Amino acid sequence: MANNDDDLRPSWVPKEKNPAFACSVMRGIDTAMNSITGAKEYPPESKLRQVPRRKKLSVEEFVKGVSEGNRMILSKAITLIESNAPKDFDKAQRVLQGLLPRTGHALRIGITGVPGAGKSSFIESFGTMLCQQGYKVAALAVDPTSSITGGSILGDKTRMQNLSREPNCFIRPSPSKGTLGGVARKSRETMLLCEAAGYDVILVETVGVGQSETTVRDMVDFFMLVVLTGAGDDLQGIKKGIMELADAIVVNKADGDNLERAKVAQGEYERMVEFIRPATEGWETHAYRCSALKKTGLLELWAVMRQFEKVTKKSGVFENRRQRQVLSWVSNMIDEHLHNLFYEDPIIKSRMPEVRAAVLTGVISPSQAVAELIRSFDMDRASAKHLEGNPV
Ligand SMILES: Nc1nc2c(ncn2[C@@H]2O[C@H](COP(=O)(O)OP(=O)(O)OP(=O)(O)O)[C@@H](O)[C@H]2O)c(=O)[nH]1
Ligand SMILES: [Mg+2]
Repeated sequence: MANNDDDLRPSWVPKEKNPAFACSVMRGIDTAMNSITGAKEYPPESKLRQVPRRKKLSVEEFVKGVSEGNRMILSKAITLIESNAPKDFDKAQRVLQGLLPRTGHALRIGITGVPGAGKSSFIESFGTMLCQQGYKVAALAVDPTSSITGGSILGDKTRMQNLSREPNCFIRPSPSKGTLGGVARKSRETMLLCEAAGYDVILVETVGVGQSETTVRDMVDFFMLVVLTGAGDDLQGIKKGIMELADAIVVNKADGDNLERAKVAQGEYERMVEFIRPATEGWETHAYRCSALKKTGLLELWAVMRQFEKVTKKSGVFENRRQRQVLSWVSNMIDEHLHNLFYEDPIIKSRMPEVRAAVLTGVISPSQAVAELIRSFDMDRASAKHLEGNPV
């Protein structure tokens, strides 16, 4: 070997070790290509593949793992549901199909409110309390804006530190890609997976903007609106419509200096709900107060929710609502599918700018424009079908 080393030594490197030289030449590693001789000294193929490949779970493995409450497999199943790849959609649906008989047993609670009202803090304290009572709690979020801001996911992970440490808890941030319709589908299916995994209470946080409240109202049993003090001033931008969706209005941050103001606000909301149509037949919406920070008022709210469940299950309203929700889920998905089919159609895509311009310049009326586009769409579908049936 000594000879060999000598051969490889550049002529300007002294033979003996010499402190005047700041660097010395090292032998190359045996497994790489020898840059001087050009010899390829790769390790054998078998050794290159030693990094374990991530095993893909089968539908049966997913179903079994989720049913057994395996949190890692549950997470993977949710990732599958959230995937936008068409090949994953089919597999995800088969997993869901296998788990469907195990779903439906949890109490589904939606939580809405203006940004900063304390929804995540409430879920953290309330969820931790329930876990400590022995319930299995899943905390999910429906936030179609998170794909734009990306902020609330990070925020929630840090705000829910206690809850995330509970072994009985499962936290999943909002699926971050897609339209509200897409996010809603994924969230509903995630909720079903959590139920199949044995979670007793599902807490769903939604941002108090746009259509997301109605979407979440449509997937939960009990819907709670978190508000802050100062109700009388400007209603904090809360629309009357949202109050009409709520089964409870909760004034949060009823602590410290704010406690007295919270009591006043509670009274004001209590008077307001008298004039509002109740969200659930046979249930009176009331105003409550709590402090997510000091963990007060949480037990009382849990009692309200249990009472709600008892009353509505007895009257059949609970089951009726769930049935309506499933049916409206089906029609929402049909709507979304047709919408995509239409707007993604190549003919529609190419004709749209010219038709829009024609409407704007008054050449054709909006109704004519619609009729025209639908006719093009129909013809395009028909010719596609014709080609499918008669391949050339
Ligand atoms: N004093 C007090 N502060 C609270 C309470 N609950 C939440 N906060 C604070 O209010 C701020 C907002 O709380 P979050 O729980 O993030 O509110 P959120 O409604 O989830 O906010 P978004 O997700 O951004 O819409 C945080 O700084 C909390 O520490 C409470 O009961 N008392
Ligand atoms: Mg939040």
